[in-house]
Amino acid sequence: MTFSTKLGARLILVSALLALVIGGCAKSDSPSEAPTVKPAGQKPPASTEVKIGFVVKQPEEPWFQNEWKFAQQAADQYDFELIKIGATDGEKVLTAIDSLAANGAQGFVICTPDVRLGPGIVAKAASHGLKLMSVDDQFVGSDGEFMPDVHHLGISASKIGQNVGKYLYDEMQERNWPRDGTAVCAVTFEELDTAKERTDGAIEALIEAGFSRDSIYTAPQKTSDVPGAIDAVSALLTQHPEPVRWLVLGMNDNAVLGAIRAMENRQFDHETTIGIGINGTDCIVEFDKEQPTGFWGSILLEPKRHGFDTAEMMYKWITQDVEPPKDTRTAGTLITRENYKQVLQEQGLLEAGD
Ligand code: FCA
Repeated sequence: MTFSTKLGARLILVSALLALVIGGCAKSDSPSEAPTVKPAGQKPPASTEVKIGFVVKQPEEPWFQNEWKFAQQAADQYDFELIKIGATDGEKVLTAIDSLAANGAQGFVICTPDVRLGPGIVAKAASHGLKLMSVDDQFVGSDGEFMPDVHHLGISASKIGQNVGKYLYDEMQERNWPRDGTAVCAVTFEELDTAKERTDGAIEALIEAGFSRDSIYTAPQKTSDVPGAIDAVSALLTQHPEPVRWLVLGMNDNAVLGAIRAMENRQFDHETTIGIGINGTDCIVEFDKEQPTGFWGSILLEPKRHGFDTAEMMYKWITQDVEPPKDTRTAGTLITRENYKQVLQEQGLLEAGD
């Protein structure tokens, strides 16, 4: 029975048994309970025939594994099949879309390895009649502008970046670090807009708080992973051996983790570095370490909304023709060694007792 068929059935139940079933009807989903009512218009696929792809650019990263985990929860709840695909480059993305179509999928959610593949992905999806929505990284068209017609769910990148800058400054004040001898290491990845918005936001907030621009150094990553950040920051530290304390920021946890590792190679530690990442997922190993490291905190994003909600939106779009909002933005919360277990538990990211 389809979701909308169930809905129709429930309406009939409600009118017939109004007083009795008002509370219980929301749970009435046993097919034998109610007569079948055909939905108006084109017949949507039965939920068991629904197949939805979830394509991610860096499948080995905890952030994306969390998105998959939550998308799977949506699949279990709505009884559709989730097809998870890791696509690390453009060619793999196009092959993934072909294989989704060949497997009978009706749509997919994607975090593309390169936002400039946007027009190609849109064309490929359209050629197979697949519904499409982007998550995390918003597509960019050939004119260099975002593609606002592609439904998207991403983070409020500038705002979250500004919070990173603010929290870094607060923690520096808390420790009474002198301005002299303290510098900022910003690990940047400018080719990705959501990354640039985050690091720009953090730098802006530090400058607003009174940090001088000439003690802010950028370390551009060639690849947006831990090794890419280690290389970038090692080069920066060779060029600038003068600072004795560092505030560290980057587009995500991995950027900051790489920076902290590079700093440890130069004998900086948790007393001389304050690093704040973004994601709140890839950094857990760091907080779990017995001894504190320079990785001080992270902005925990909402992987459940990125995974569950996007998959749910796609499901409702396919089965009930409910179009997702064009642009959804999510927020974040600061976590540190002190509060991470509690916050992660509250958000269903950690089982109690772990
Ligand atoms: C980008 C980053 C991920 C995560 C996501 C919300 O895709 O690469 O680490 O921060 O945005």
